Amino acid sequence: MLTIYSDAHHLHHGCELKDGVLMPCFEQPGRADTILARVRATGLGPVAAPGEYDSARYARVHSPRYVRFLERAWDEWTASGRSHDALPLIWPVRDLRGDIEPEFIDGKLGFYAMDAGVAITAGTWKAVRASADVALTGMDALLAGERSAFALCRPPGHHAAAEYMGGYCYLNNAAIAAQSCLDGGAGKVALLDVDYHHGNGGQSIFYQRDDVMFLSLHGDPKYSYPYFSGHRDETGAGSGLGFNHNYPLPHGTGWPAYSEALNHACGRIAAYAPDALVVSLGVDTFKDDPISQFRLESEDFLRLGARIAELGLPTLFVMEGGYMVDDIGVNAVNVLTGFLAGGVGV
Ligand code: SP5
Ligand code: ZN
Repeated sequence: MLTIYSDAHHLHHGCELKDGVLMPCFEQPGRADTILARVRATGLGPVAAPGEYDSARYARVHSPRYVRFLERAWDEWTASGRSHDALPLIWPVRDLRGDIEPEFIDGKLGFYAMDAGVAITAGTWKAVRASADVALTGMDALLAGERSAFALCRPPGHHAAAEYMGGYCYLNNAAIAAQSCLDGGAGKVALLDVDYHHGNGGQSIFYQRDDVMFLSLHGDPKYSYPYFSGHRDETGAGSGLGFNHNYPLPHGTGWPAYSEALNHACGRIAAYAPDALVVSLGVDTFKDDPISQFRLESEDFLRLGARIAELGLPTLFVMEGGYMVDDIGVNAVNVLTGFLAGGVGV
C-alpha cells in the first residue's frame, strides 16, 4: 500500500490545557514519526511526498474566509505583540453574536474555534496545508486506479468543520479527500470514522447531503469529548436525512461490542454502494490511550482493517488521532496490514 507523508508536520507542535495547566499537546510530532518508522519497518509499501494544491481545493469544504483566517492567524497574533502559541479564549455560545466576524485576532480565534485544543504557532499553517495535501495526494492515487492508500496526515482533521477548528484539527483532511473524490468523477463516497472521538467535522460538512454517507463509531458524547455532537439521533437533514449514522459506545468498549457496531456500519456502507471509501483512522480506541476509554488490543486493529477490506471498495485511510505514541505505529499499521490481508484468517 502506498503511504503519503510530509516532514512538514514537524513545523506544528503546540500547547493545550491539561487539568487546568498549559502542557505540550498530546498531539505531537513523535506520533507521525513513529507511524512512518513502522510503515518502513514492515515494508508496507512505497512512501511518497505529497503534491502541492491550490487552497481553493480546501475551500470545497471550508469557507474561503476560514481558510484565509488560518493562513494569516499567526502573523496577526505576532503583529499584536504576542509570541507564545495563539489560543482562543472566548466563544460566541448561544445568544452571543456568531454572525459578525471580529476584526481583532483574539475575537477571530474564538469565532473560528470550537475549543482551546487548537494552538496556532509559527509553523502551523504550513503543516496544516501539507497535511491536507497528503490526503489530496492519497485520493489522487485512488482516482488513478490504486485499490488503497494511506494518507499519513498530521495534524489530524476530523473535528474541523466548514468554519471552525477544534480538537487538534484545522482543515478536515478526510472531508477534503472525500470531496475531491466526487470532484474527480465519483457519484457517492462513504466516510467511516473509527477515531475514538466523534467526527463532528465530517458530520457537519456533509449533514445535508446524500452524496457522502458519514458514519462514526466513538465514545458516547454523554461523557466523551466532543460532548456536544455524536448522539444516535443525529441522522442527517434535508436531502441528507438517513445518510448520517452515529454509533456512540460506552466506556470500556472492547472488540466484541466494537465489532458488532462496525459490522452494522459496514452493512450500511455496503447497502449505500459508494464508489469509494474514506476511513478516518484514529487508533485512540487502544486500551492504553492516555485520553480515551475503549479497550481495543493491538491485534484488534488487524481485525478492524480486515473487516473494512471485506467491503471491497477503493479505500483511502486518513490518519486522525491516537496518543499512546509507543504503540501508535503498530496499531495504525495493523489496520493497514489487516486490510491488505483481505479479511482472510482473522
Ligand atoms: C483528533 C483527536 O483525536 N482529537 C481529540 C481531541 C481531544 N481533546 C480533548 C481531550 C480531553 C481529554 N480528557 C481526558 C480525561 C481522561 N481522564
Ligand atoms: Zn480522537
